[in-house]
Amino acid sequence: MARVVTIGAAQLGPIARSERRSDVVERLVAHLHQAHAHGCDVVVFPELALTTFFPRWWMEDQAEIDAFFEREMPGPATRPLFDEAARLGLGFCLGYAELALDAGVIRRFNTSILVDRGGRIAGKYRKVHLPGHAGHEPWRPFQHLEKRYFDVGDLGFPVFRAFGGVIGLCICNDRRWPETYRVMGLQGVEMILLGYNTPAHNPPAPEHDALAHFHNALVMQAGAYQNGTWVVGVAKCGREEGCDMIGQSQIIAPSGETVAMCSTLGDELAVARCDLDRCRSYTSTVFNFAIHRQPQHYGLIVERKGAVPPD
Ligand code: ING
Repeated sequence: MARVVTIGAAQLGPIARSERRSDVVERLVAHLHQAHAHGCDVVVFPELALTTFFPRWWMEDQAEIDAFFEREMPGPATRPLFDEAARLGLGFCLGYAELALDAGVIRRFNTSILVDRGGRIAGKYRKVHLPGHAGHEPWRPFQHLEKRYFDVGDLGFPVFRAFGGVIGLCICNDRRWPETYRVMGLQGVEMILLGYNTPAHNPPAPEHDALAHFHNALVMQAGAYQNGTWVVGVAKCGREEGCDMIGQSQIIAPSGETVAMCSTLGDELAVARCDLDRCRSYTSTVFNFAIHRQPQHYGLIVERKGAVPPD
């Protein structure tokens, strides 16, 4: 019996700094309607899907910074999204900037949530790999200040039972690190949902720019194949506040093949029927961790916690 989950990769074009939350939510709801018309079960939105990618600017006023964060989820602006998804019987994955009060201490995270068909939050993830820099670097044509505005995620890489399978979450830069996929692969993940905001130009390494789309596909296809899992990567893209960001949102099978992809730099839905039972073709053969993986023989350096001591 196939366990098919029909996925809608809901790519977003640019979100202007001035765009109101309510206007953005209208765009997300439009995606829900299109996804429902295509028979989708789950809709995947990008990283920081409610606002422009604000880490591109150096800001010092905390109130100005915190205006990009959500204090509650759902809150007044996002409740219409939760309500419409539940009305349509759709689950969704949403990336947003989370301001959390943790034992009286304010924490700020780049967060993603998994919401079930009833509108309940079934899983939460907070971004671990925060790229870029923490200080103002005026030499750059645009900043990338995730290390300034977000705390490192404190939830690890959990997986969640939802939509008839085992679902994992990660965010943007996480997709470039093989550990991200393997930690979830070791937990039996069958589908990883992720959003990204990826500038086409990386100021510290401009020689990589021509390979931006290749690297985007490479890391997600490899992560899928090497862990026998589906991977759904969804972009916020296009020229957003003068910064070009890559698109090519895509749905990738456990074989590593891209089975659906967006081809514009705007709001676009890519749809695929994903049979979770296809994972076993890889996890019970070439990537059967139990009989083929040999961590005890990798040497301490791989298993040791923390940095390797200097000679
Ligand atoms: N963005 C980028 C990403 O990892 C980046 C940062 C761009 C890293 C280009 C390396 C090269 O896709 C986010 N938001 O993580």
